[in-house]
Amino acid sequence: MERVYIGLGSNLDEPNQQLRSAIDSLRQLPETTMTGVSAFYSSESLSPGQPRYTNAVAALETDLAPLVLLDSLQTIEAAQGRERKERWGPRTLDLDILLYGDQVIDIPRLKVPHYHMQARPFVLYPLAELVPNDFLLADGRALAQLLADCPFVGLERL
Ligand code: A4P
Ligand code: MG
Repeated sequence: MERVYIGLGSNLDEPNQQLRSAIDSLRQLPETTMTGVSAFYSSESLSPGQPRYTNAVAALETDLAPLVLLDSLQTIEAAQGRERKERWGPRTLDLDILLYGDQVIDIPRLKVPHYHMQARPFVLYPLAELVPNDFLLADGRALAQLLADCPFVGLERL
């Protein structure tokens, strides 16, 4: 079993409800147990002019291989009406694999640790709820240092 952290985000069609539905779907994945879910956090979109996002992080123990897990996440996104029109467009549901055990993955379909997580308060603060204070990312960076470099600004814990 690998310990995996999934970032959830939504800024369309009742984001809080979208996240609740996604969490239910993650719980039902085969060969997978959900071991924790963070609080929900609201923040402005990084893309100007878009609705606010709700974000959260879920912790899973899974036997699904990374690309099988990615396929499963994209199936859940599609089932919740995700349309990929433009990169960074508004979305009903975005599910990102933040961390997959100790693995560093760098192939076109999958980059883990997730490429932007180190600078995103709406990822780091919910993740910090689920891990010990001395937690290290797979690439050796300390979460505490990333948090220190990424102030809790513009984030509202719901
Ligand atoms: N992909 C590569 N690595 C991964 C990974 N670790 N997890 C590939 C999931 N997918 C990964 O993703 C495009 C492709 O990335 C996938 O097909 C997969 O093979 P996507 O979800 O279709 O595209 P996207 O989400 O529009 O692009 P991207 O770069 O993932 O966007 P981000 O980084 O997710 O940013 N503001 C707030 N407040 N909160 C947010 O959550 N999110 C975004 C989108 C912008 N602003 C935001 C938020
Ligand atoms: Mg994404």
